[in-house]
This record gives sequence, structure tokens and C-alpha cells, in this order.
Amino acid sequence: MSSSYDLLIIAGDLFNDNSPSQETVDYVKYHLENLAIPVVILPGNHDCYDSQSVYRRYSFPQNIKIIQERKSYLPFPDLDLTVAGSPILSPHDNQPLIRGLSRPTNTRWYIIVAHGSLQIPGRFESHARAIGLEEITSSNADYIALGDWHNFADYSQGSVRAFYSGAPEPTSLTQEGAGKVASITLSDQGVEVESLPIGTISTRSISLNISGSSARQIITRIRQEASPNLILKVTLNGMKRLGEPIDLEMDTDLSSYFYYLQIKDDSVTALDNISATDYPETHVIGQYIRLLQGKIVSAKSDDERKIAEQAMQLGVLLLQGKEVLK
Ligand SMILES: [Mn+2]
Repeated sequence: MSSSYDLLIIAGDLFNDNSPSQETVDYVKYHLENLAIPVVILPGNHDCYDSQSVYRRYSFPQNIKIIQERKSYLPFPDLDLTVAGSPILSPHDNQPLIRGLSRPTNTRWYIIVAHGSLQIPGRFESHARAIGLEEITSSNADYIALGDWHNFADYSQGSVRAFYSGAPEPTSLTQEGAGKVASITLSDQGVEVESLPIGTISTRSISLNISGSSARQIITRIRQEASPNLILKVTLNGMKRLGEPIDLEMDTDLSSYFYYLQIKDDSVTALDNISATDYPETHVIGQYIRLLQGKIVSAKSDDERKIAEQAMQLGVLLLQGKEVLK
């Protein structure tokens, strides 16, 4: 892939913190060096350029340029291109990221790299490292490579193209737009931006109605979704079987079938000892209990009795306003 590209820009948070293992740093160095093209790294808030920065403690290969000072301009004469940006210098650094940069006159292409959150009135406000939309509009850049948010997103303003490439892999369920890089083509036709999927991990949410199911059946059902590259969220609803607590921990390695498994239990526990005397006959719920009790007593088989018992449980829970039939 790298053979068809001239430059790689990493818009911050390449490392999750400033103390990655030697192994991780070696892995990153090896692969970036192997690209054999210039790589610009902007320190983000997770890997900020403070005194303990990973970028100070390790030396990086020649082709990697780390932005170390505010308002840096890195010229690439062969490409007739300049990359400008300000690194994050401490975890609470709140200095402007785009404002104050100006287009150099001696370059054809002008790219800004910035690591922060856009300020969009009514949607995202008063966030640290905020970037106003008007800063994009007035930047005079050909392209702004944004980092910090994990989903691929287009925030172009006016004639300035500005994108979050997003994270190369999702790290949580809310990151369905992650797993991409932004591929930029600069030509006489202008600036073309494409999202290229490179991620291997996907996210999915499912909900299971567990009414009448045993823990074993629920585990079997969840295991049908098994994939080592899947972030799965399972919401359980319905009614837990009487006298059978659902213990999904009985399968201790259920989560090992997934990249990440999250189970949210919204189910309702069956009622113990529903007694007609607790509910007056004049109330709908009292009428219902008496009707179902009659059916339980007169059931002609075990199956028929079980169905009537479950109907009584579900009906009472529903009449109490519980959501058991989602
Ligand atoms: Mn960040």
C-alpha cells in the first residue's frame, strides 16, 4: 500500500500513553521505517510531548518526523508541500491548535495536522483542546488532518477539506465508524479524500429475550455470535425463569470467544409467590391472578400448567409496568 503514497500523517495518540512497552515501540518503529516514506507524527493528548514523552525517551528512524514545537512547519520540497501543526505539550495543554498558523508562500500544498475536538454549538461544546469550525474555514489550508475522535468524519468547511481519519480499529461499541484511514490525493483537480477500510474488528449489538430460557441456552445463543474480531454487546430482556438464577459466569470463558463482550442484563426476575390476597378483586391485576390461578389448578397436563404459570408471571409483571416482552 505504501508504494503508492508519498507521505503518512499520524494526527496524534499513536500511543495510548507515554509508557508503552519497548516491544510496542519497536513494533511501531519497525513498521513505520519499512514504509520508506516520510511519516509525520503529531503528539496527541495520550502521547503528549512532555518531559516523559515516548518521543523523547526513544529515538525514531530517520523517515519519522515528530512535531515537537508549537506552530511547526515541516517542508517537503520534493512534494512541494508543507505540513504545519502544534503538538500537545502536556495532558492539560489547551493552546490553540489551528489558530495562529498561516499558509507559507513558498509551497504549493499546505496541510495542517491538529489533535482536538471540534466545537459545534448544540452538539459538542466546551471541550478541552477545542477547535472552532471557523478556525477550519479561515485556515487557508488545502487539507486538515484531524485526530482525537475515533470515527471517520468529514468536517470540511468552505474550501478547506478537513477530516478525522478515525482510529484504525474500534475500541468500543460506539465506534462503528472506526477502522479506516483517510487517503488524500492532491492534484490539479483539487483535493480528493477517500476513506479506506483497514480495520479487522467490527462492532455489533443484539438483544435477547430470555423468557423461558435456561442459563445454558442463553450461553449457547451468545456463543453462536462468536468471533475473535467482534466487539459484541448483548442486552438481555424478558423474564428470568422461576427459581433459576441466570449465571452466565458458569461459562467462564464466554468472553474469550470475542474481541470484547459486554452483557447488559435488563431482564426481570420472576415473582415469587404471587398471592391473590395481595391484589383486590376489583383491580385488573387481581382479576388476572384469579383467572390464571383457576387455569393452573385445572390444567390437564404438566405442560399446560407450566404455560399457565408463565402466563401469570408475565401478565403480572406487564400489569405492573415492567418491560418483559421487548
Ligand atoms: Mn486524543
